[in-house]
Amino acid sequence: MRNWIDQKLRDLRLLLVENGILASSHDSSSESKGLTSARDALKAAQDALENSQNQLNSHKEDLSRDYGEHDIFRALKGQCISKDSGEYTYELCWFDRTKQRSKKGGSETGMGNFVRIDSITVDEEVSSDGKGIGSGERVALRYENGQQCWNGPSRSTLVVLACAENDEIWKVVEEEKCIYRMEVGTAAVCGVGDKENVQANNKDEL
Ligand code: MAN
Repeated sequence: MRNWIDQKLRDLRLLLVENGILASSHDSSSESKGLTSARDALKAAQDALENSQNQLNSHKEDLSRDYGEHDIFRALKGQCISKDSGEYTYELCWFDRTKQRSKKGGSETGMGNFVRIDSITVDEEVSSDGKGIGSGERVALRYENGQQCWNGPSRSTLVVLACAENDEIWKVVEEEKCIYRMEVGTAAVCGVGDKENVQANNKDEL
């Protein structure tokens, strides 16, 4: 009888070990299969949570950024356009950086990091090809704290925008040493600043 009970208890222990409920008695440092798989599941869930939290933070950061009225500039984020002018190739990366690189080679020079959207008044003749900022109020993007200028300020760029079918840098000038101005056409500003005209036209119709 006693042997029979002993045998039954041994069988039961084996069954519990096999089903991951009890740790094997052979190795005191090992843990039950159930505990190991629960630990693995916890680790996987923690990794997934951390991943989702990182994604959430980057979406939150993106939403808190200013992409202009009605978010008109959001579509441009992550894109860059460039233009050869004089001895440099200039590049504008929307909401990121402006830079120049000498055509003779060498490293690129940061001309400023995006800080904010602004509004400025301009008054310029537009050439016959229509590629110019014209006159009136224009949306401008300010890029500051670029690479330090030798014996001067850190480089900065004012990017003045005007309505155009294609995104294109029309002109780059270095207004003062290391202070640059880009005139850029983009469809993102078409209709912006025309509000008064639109309202006036509507009034005429009434
Ligand atoms: C580089 C360029 C120029 C700038 C000079 C100033 O050559 O960034 O645009 O005028 O440095 O030293």
